[in-house]
Amino acid sequence: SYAALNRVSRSFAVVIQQLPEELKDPVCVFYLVLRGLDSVEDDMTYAAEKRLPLLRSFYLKSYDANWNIKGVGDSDDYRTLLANYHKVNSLFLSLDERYQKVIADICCKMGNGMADYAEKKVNTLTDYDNYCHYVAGLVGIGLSSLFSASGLESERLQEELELANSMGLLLQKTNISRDYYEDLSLGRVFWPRQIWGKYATRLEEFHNKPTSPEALACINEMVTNALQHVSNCILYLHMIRDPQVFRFCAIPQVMAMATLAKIYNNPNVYTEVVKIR
Ligand code: IN0
Repeated sequence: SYAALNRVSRSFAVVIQQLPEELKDPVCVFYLVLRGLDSVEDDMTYAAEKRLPLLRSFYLKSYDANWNIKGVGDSDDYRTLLANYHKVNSLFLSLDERYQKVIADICCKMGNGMADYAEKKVNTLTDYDNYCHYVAGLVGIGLSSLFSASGLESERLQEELELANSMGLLLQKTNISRDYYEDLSLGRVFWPRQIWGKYATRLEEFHNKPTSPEALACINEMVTNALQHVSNCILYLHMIRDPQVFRFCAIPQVMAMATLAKIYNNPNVYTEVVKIR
C-alpha cells in the first residue's frame, strides 16, 4: 500500500509517513480509499449508469478482500490503484474496527454526494460550499475522528465539525481556483456561476482575455472566497496537540496559502496551471 501511496501522491506520501506510528496505516488507507473514489468520479469515459452506482456503493468494497476493477481511472496511476484495490482492502481489514468505521462512513457520504453532484452544476455559493463539503470537508471531519480515535488528540476535536470542514474547504477551493485552465480543457466547471457570472457570460472569455479587468477581478474574488476559511483553519490547528499531527495538517494549508498568494491577480491562471515551487 505504501508503494501505491507513493505512486498516487509524490509529496503527500512523505507527509503521511512522518505521522505517529498509530496513525500511519489508518491515514494511508483513508487516503487511498479517497483517491480510489476520486478516480471513479473523474473517469468521464466510464459510463454514468455504471459510474454513479459504483460511487454510491464504493464504501462497501472495502469489506471485500478480493475486490478490484480493471480499466477504470483517468490516468495510469489511478488505473493501477483500482486494479490492485484488493491490497488496499486487506490493509483496511487489518485496521482496528473504530478506524474502519470512520473510513467507511466518510466514504459512503462522499460517494453519495459525488453521485448527486455528477448530475447538477455548481451555480450558487451554497452549491459551491456543499460540493466542497462532500469532496474535501468530509475528509477533514474523517481525519478528526481518526485523530480522536487514536487517543493522540482530544475527544473534543471530532466534535468541531465546522472547523474540520473549513480545513478541507480551504484546500479544495484553492485547487479549484488554481485549476481553471486544466478543468476547462477537460470540460469540467467547478467555479460557481454566482461569482464568474458577474464578470463574463461564458467561462471561456477569461481564457481569451486573461489580463482584462474582469478576468482579474474574478480570480481575485475566487481567492477571497477561499480566504474566508482561514480563521477556522487557524482555530483547528490551535486544537492539535501532537507535533507530528500538527505538521501533517499544517503543511497542506501552508502550501494552499502560498498558492493563493501566487494566483491572486495573476492572469496566468487563465492560460496555464500555476504551480508553486
Ligand atoms: C488530504 C489533505 C489533508 C491533509 C491534512 C489535513 C487535512 C485536513 C482536512 C482536509 C484535508 C487534509 O491534504 C492533501 C494534500 C495532497 O494530497 N497533496 C498532493 C498535491 C496535489 O495537488 O494533489 C500531493 O501529492 O502532495 C489533499 O489535497 N487532499 C487530502 C486527501 C485525503 C486526505 Cl486523508 C488528506 C485532498 C482534498 C480534496 C483537498 C481533501
